[in-house]
Amino acid sequence: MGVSLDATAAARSPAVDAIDLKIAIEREELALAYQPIVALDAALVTGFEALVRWAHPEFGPLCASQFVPVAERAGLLRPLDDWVLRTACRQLKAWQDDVLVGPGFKMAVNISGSELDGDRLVERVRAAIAETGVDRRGLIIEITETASIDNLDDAIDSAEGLRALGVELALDDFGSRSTTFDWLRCLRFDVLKIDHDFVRDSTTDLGRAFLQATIELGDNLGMRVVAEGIETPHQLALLRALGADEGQGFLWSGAVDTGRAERLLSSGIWPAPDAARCPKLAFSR
Ligand SMILES: [Ca+2]
Repeated sequence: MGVSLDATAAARSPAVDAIDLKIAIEREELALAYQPIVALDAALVTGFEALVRWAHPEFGPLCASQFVPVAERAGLLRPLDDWVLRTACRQLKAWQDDVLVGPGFKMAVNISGSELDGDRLVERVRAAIAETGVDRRGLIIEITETASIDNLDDAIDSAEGLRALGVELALDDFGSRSTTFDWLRCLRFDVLKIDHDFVRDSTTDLGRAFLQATIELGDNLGMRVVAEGIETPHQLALLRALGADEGQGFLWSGAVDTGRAERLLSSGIWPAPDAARCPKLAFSR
């Protein structure tokens, strides 16, 4: 689930109770926050990544990395994923209906990689699309490479099934493990999301070389390359120069709640943190 910007919070995870989480999912006490994804050449917001949050009555606001491990151990990943998927689809549909976003605007939803070789993922995504009526061209399913896939043949079937539905597939957190070249060879991903550690390590010659090689790899495989965790104008300039397509990170914004996301979509202007060095962002229609 959307852990890429939640790493520091994960270090201070409270002792979340699985039963509380089950009740929170059933009572829909969770919420989604939305982090902009930006086209680097045009400074245009092309979509949001939906990140799940839990306003815990005792511990306060929790991000995904603080309770997803509990969900995993308690067998709650599937209901959690389904809630996130349906809620993100419903929100995107509302924004599509209000013409706040056009058909090219994307909503990226994190699905546990362990579900990719399950037998129901395609049906669950199809059901969410049918239930909400969302324009499926706006949907991206992100699969993190830190998850394990037990049966690659089943995962290939799921990936092809998702693509046949008309949704895009992203390989998330690329570079955080070393086992995914097989996935790249066998599964057809539309989007490659480079892990924030690669961006952070770009201050050294070796780090830049890895970043460049990864961007070229995605490019040569025909994927859109998205860099995670962009925090400085220098990182932005480097990623632009190396040919990354899109990025996300605190340089522009962390995840924002629904109300703020809507106000920004309505205004059509994104306030850049450093207007002198980082151009204002307009929202893609
Ligand atoms: Ca993600």
